[in-house]
Amino acid sequence: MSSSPTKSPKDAAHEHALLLNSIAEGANEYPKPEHVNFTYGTAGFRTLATKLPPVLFRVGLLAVLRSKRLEGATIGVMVTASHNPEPDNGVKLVDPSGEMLDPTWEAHATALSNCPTTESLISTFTTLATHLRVDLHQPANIVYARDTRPSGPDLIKALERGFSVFGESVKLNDLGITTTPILHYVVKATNDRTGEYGTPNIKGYNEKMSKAFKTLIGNRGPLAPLYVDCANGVGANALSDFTATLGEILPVHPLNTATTTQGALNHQCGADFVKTKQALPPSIQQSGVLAKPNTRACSFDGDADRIVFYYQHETKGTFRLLDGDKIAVMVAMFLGDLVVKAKLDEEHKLQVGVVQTAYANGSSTKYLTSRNIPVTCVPTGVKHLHHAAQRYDIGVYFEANGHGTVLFADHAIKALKSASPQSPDSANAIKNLLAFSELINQAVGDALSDMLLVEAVLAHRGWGASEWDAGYEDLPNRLVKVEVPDRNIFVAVDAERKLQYPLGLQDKIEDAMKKYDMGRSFVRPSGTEDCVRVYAEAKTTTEAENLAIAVTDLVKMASGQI
Ligand code: G16
Repeated sequence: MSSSPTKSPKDAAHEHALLLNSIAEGANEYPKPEHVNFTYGTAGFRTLATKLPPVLFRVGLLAVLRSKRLEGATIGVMVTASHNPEPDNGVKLVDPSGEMLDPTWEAHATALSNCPTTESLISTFTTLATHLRVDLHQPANIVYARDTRPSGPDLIKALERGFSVFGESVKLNDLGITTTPILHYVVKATNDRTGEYGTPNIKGYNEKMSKAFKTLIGNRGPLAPLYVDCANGVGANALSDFTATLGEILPVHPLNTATTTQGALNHQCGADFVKTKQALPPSIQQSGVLAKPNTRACSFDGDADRIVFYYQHETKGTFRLLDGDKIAVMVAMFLGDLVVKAKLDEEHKLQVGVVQTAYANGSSTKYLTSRNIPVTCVPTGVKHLHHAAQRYDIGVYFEANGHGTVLFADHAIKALKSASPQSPDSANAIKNLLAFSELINQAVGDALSDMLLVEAVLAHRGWGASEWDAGYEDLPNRLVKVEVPDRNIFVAVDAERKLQYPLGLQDKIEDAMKKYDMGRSFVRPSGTEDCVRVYAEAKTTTEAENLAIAVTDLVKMASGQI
């Protein structure tokens, strides 16, 4: 830790002692519970909300350390447990670029959160500040927000207590209740020195989205009505704010908007429910809104960073899911076509690529690769997809669960802005590509922005839900959540397609797969819930179900449950 050049060593030492005292006072108010081990996982810390206040206090400390380390760059903190049930909550940090926290700092977050005593917390904090060369005299800037969970206010209080130990060197921007992607947007926009990304507040976000969407829709509107299941979460608030800015161009009908009804969040609704159950939320089923042929609906998750679409088959009335894979395929094909139409010169040719995880339906991967769209497979978790997508000029990334976005590389934007169009068609394609880069959240997957992206592509194609769906047929698949005594005994490798431990289990899974036509299955520990997830797909629904059952039994056997 270096000291400020304007302070005498004695004053600096005194100030440091005061800071440590202040941390100790706060830490005494938030002792770590015994026998709990916290881990900064796929999406930050996530567990029962009642266990979390000490973690929030410590995350407050870490966020300030990170900002000071980056010379006062703005860091984001989001209090949410996204798709988890209401009694859970969580917290994650957002780096200045609007991306997830630098993975090397995840270990520091875990270390601080697990310090068993105030003394060990002070010692770990001091060690971190020294090793990470944090100048504690630097200013710090933090933007923070929460979702609608009832446990949110108490957790925010603990977080603010963490910030408060640094006194006036920390500037805070409390966004209140908002979505995870809006928080990411505000962080990115605040740190953007060019001022081009957008105004760093919720109004700025709505205006940016609305302007880009209007440019893309042109005189194609008003579009057909869209029903939006808000999972009884914060997406309901964001959607109503946004539609007020947007006007009539897209008639949106919000459903499941009971944000203050206890227990309603993500309950029998939302993107995770729809994707996992492969069924309509009962409330939408009963409302009958999808009965009219080709009516589209979509579901957000609890913090509005995921989206899946669906509709009912016109003649059979069956449920048809248009998940993250279907979005990725449609968007990648469409952007690929626009790039061709843009006719950029050889030197500025742009490549569209797709990033998926092992959960991607086999049919989607086959569809893309057979059309020469490169596909990369990475482990679950937005940070993995985001980084892989950055390697393409235009990188489309989506998890099958509906979490994703499209990244435009800086050089791609420059090439588009500086291109000399060869025809009105190519000028139009360039204009549209640039408008898509404005519409699509460049920081993180965003249900609202992705909803508009899908609507804009459908409008340009002149498609309804069934035309979109017609591209390829998903292989039947099943997702099973298996509760086990210790999920940490399951270690996945090879982009989570194989299990390294428990020894021998992978061979048994492969033997099971061989028994089913086009059978594919894998097992991985969840990064957000205390469970193991089993995925199975095969040629028929019965085969996919049987494979899922067989592999679930293998997991239970390996963990000593049967
Ligand atoms: C988080 C992550 C996603 C991941 C999901 C499920 O989503 O951000 O990348 O796909 O958890 O993870 P797991 O299967 O490991 O529980 P969210 O929307 O809950 O923040």
